[in-house]
Amino acid sequence: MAEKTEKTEKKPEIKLSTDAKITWCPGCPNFAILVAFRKMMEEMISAGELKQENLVACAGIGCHGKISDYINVNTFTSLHGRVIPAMTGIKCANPKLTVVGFSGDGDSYSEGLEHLIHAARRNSDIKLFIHENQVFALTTGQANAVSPLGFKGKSTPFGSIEEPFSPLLTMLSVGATFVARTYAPDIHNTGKIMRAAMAHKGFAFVDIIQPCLTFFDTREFFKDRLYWIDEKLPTDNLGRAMDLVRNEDGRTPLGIFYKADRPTFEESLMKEI
Ligand SMILES: Cc1ncc(C[n+]2csc(CCOP(=O)(O)OP(=O)(O)O)c2C)c(N)n1
Ligand SMILES: [Mg+2]
Repeated sequence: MAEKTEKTEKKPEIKLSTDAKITWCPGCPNFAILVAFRKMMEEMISAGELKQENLVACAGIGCHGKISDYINVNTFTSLHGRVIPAMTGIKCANPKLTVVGFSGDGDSYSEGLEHLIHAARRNSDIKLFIHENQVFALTTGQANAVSPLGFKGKSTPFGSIEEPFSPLLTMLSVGATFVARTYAPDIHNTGKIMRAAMAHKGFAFVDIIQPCLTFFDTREFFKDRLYWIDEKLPTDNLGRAMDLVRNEDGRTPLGIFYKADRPTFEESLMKEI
C-alpha cells in the first residue's frame, strides 16, 4: 500500500518590518499609522491584490518621513516638499508599480503645495497619506500652513496671526478623485481608508490627523469633535463633500468624502506614447 504523504502548503512569509531603530517619540501616533499601513499591506498581499516587490513607498522630510525606513519595500526619500514629483516620476517611468507616499503637512501643505494641486488636477495614479499634526515637528515646533489661528510655537511666540489653509476643500476644488480623512489612533478605520485609497484608480488623497504629543498635543481638542460620516452615503456628490469638509458646525468629519472615476495621467501619457 502506497504510503500516504501529507503535503502541507507553506505560505511564503511576509516580512514587512525592518531592522531600523524607530526613533519617534514614545506614544507618537505615527506608530499607529505604521501599524495600520503594514496590516493593510499584509492583507492585500495575502489576498493577492498587491505584490510586495511592486510597491514603492516615498517619503518627505520630517518625523513622518522616517516611516519609509520601517517598511520593508522599495523606498525613496525626497527633498522637503518634493515627495509628489518623486512619486509621479516613478509612476511615469514604470506604471506597473504601486506608488504610495507619506508626507507631512509642512511637507505638502506649506513647502510643496503646488505639487499637491497639480498631481490632483492631473489625476496622477499615486496614493498620498499626509500626517497632519498642524506643526513642523522634526524642527521642534514651528507653525505651518494648517496651524490654527493663535497657535503658539517657536516661530509664533505670541500666537499665529494666519488663518489656516483647508487642504480637503482645496483637493475637492482642483479635481482630486479620492478625498478622505482619518484619525491616526483609530488604527482599524485608518487601515480601511488606506485600503480603499490603494484600490482607487487615480489620485488618492488621505489626510491623517496625527496629534504631535511633543509640540502640539491636540488629543483633547479632537476628543469630542471627531465623527465618522455615514459610510453608506453616496460618494459622488462634490457639493455635499465640500459642505462636509467646511466643518461649519465646529466638528471634524472623518471618512471618504468623495470618489470619482476619470482617466489617470499615466494612462493618457501611455496612450500618447
Ligand atoms: C527645503 C527645506 N526647508 C526646510 C527644511 C527643514 N526641515 C526639515 S524637517 C522640517 C519640518 C517638517 O515638517 P512636516 O512636513 O510637517 O513633518 P513632521 O515633522 O511634522 O512630520 C523642516 C522645516 C528642509 N530640510 N528643507
Ligand atoms: Mg507636521
